[in-house]
Formats: sequence, structure tokens, C-alpha cells
Amino acid sequence: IPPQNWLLDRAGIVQRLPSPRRANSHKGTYGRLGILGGATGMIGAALLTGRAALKLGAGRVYLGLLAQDDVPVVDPVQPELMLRSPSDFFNPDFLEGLVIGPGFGSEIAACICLERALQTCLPLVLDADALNLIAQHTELSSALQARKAPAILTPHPAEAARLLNTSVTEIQRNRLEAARNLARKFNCAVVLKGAGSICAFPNGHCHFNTSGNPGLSSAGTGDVLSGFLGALLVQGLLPENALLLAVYLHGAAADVLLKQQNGPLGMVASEIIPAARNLLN
Ligand code: NPW
Ligand code: AMP
Ligand code: MG
Repeated sequence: IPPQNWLLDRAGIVQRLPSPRRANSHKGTYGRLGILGGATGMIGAALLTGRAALKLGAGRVYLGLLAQDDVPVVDPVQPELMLRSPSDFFNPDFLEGLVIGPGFGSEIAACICLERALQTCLPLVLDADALNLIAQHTELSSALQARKAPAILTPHPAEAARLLNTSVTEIQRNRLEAARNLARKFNCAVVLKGAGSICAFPNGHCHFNTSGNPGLSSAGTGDVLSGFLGALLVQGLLPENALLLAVYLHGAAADVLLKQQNGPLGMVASEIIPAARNLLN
């Protein structure tokens, strides 16, 4: 089939929703997600990802923070999150999915974690600094290309430019082509974020998101999106369904807030989380 383009709207996600919860389910039914990120100065990014994942239904969420000093041992806002050493994440059968990148930094410890993560068979969400490291280190980019297990890439235009070794202007000039090139280059599902996010797949098919608004143009909203994606993956959704649903829902939650709060100004990433939960339930 030649590559096709679709609009991603409410009708397009209905058949991708997770099945209703069984009465006799338990937390183990809904997956164990790990999140690697939160280097010094960016711990908030990993907390947002973790909170977003819990609120979209992941059974258990573990945070592996990269920061070395004054590392929190609990998230007082969301004590359900389990803060563990990143090295625990590589114990066999500990996790069923992994998000890497929110506030991850580019220190050597981050590089080593990413290298190990790429060697696992876990479904991965690669965001933010994980993408920057892949763009910088050919060994990491080759390891990603050689992977058999699924990975989803969530670059904003600057991260996409680094991955394709071009400029932001060039990415924005032809966003469709950029998204498709990324999906083909890394043989992964990709969302090229920004106003009118584009989800692209290695077979060339692309979906233009119709939800979202400039209220999302603030720090941490991308970190929340990666948590949504991780949560849907560990609940057993196929990567394609998890990506399309997470992207649409993230924007739709912002659209609800825009109406409720009479405008985009001052919308913050943490507000997107309960709004998305309401839409999914
Ligand atoms: P400019 O210059 O602003 O116009 P980086 P980052 C450009 C963590 N965070 N269209 C932008 O352009 C992240 O998870 C931590 C066009 C600029 O040049 C990462 O780990 C938070 N251009 C780390 O910080 C909350 C666009 O991209 C460049 C664009 C660094 O991530 C915040 C900036 O990108 C943050 O999430 C668009 N739509 N979007 C926390 N609370 O701890 C972006 N650009 O250099 O990759 O920096 O995205 O802030
Ligand atoms: P990040 O740059 O990684 O924090 O991600 C920002 C998130 O907000 C992405 O999901 C973007 O698609 C979304 N976003 C930012 N600005 C807009 C906008 N003007 N319209 C729609 N979505 C946006
Ligand atoms: Mg980001």
C-alpha cells in the first residue's frame, strides 16, 4: 500500500481505546512502567512523566532519577510513584515498558543507561535528551536501528533537527517529510510534536493531529505526553494505538482546559494530566 495521510480526530481514536477494566483485575494487570530521567535541575520533568503515567492507568510506575545530589526519595504529591535506582531497571523481568529522556541530561551515566535500555527487549518511549544522545552518538543510533522490540520517538522540532542533522527551519518547512524520514531512518513510530503534531510510521503512513492549542506551549507538556504513552504501552496497547491515542488525548485535554479557563495563557503541564484522565474514563 502506498503511504497514506489521515487526520487524527475523535473518530480515529475510538477503536484504539483500551478495553474496559475487568472486575477481577489487579495492579499487575496494568503493567510495570519505568521512567529514566530527572538529572540535576530537571527532576520535575521525570516527576511529571511519572504522575502522567499513573493517572492514565499504569499499574505500577517506577522513577529512576539521574540526579546525584539531594535526590528526593518520594514524590509527596504522588506518593504512589516508586523511586528506585536506575540500575534496578535492568534486573530481568522488573519492567514491561520504559520511558527514557525527560530531564535525562547528557552525562556519561545517562549515556550508559540509554545504551543498556536499547539492548533490552522492552518497548521504549524515547524522548527529549534520550533523542539528543542518539543524535550525538552513532553507536546509540545504530543500536536503535538494530533493535527488534518497539520504540516510539517523540521529538519536538529541535530534537528532530538534531536527529536528521538539519535545522529547525528545514524541519518546519516540510514537517510531513521530516516525520516520515525519522520513522524510516530509525524504523520506529514517531511523533513530530508542535502545533499540528504528526504521527508517522515506518510504512510511511502519517496522521495529523487535530487536537491541542497554544496553551500547550509551556514547560513540561512534552514530559506529560511521554508519560501518557508509557502508561498506554504497559497496559498492552499496540505501539501504533498507544501513540495515536496519547497524542490525541494530550491535545484534547488541553482543548477542554482552554474552554474551561477562557484561554491558553497560564495553562501548565500538570493540569493536562487530570483533564486527560477525565476524557479517557
Ligand atoms: P526557541 O529557541 O525556544 O524558539 P531543547 P528542552 C526549540 C527537560 N525539561 N517549534 C526551541 O526554540 C526536557 O525533558 C525539564 C520550533 C529551542 O531552540 C529535556 O530533558 C523540565 N522550535 C530538557 O529539559 C520542564 C521549537 O527547541 C529548543 C519547538 C531540555 O529540553 C521543561 C529547545 O529544545 C523541559 O521539558 C517548536 N514547537 N519546540 C522540568 N520541569 O524539569 C522547541 N523548539 O534544547 O531540546 O530543550 O526542550 O527545553
Ligand atoms: P515539549 O516541547 O517536548 O515540551 O513538547 C511540547 C508539547 O506541547 C508537544 O506535545 C507539542 O505538540 C505541544 N504543543 C506545544 N505548542 C503547541 C501548539 N501551539 N499547539 C498545539 N500543541 C502544542
Ligand atoms: Mg520535551
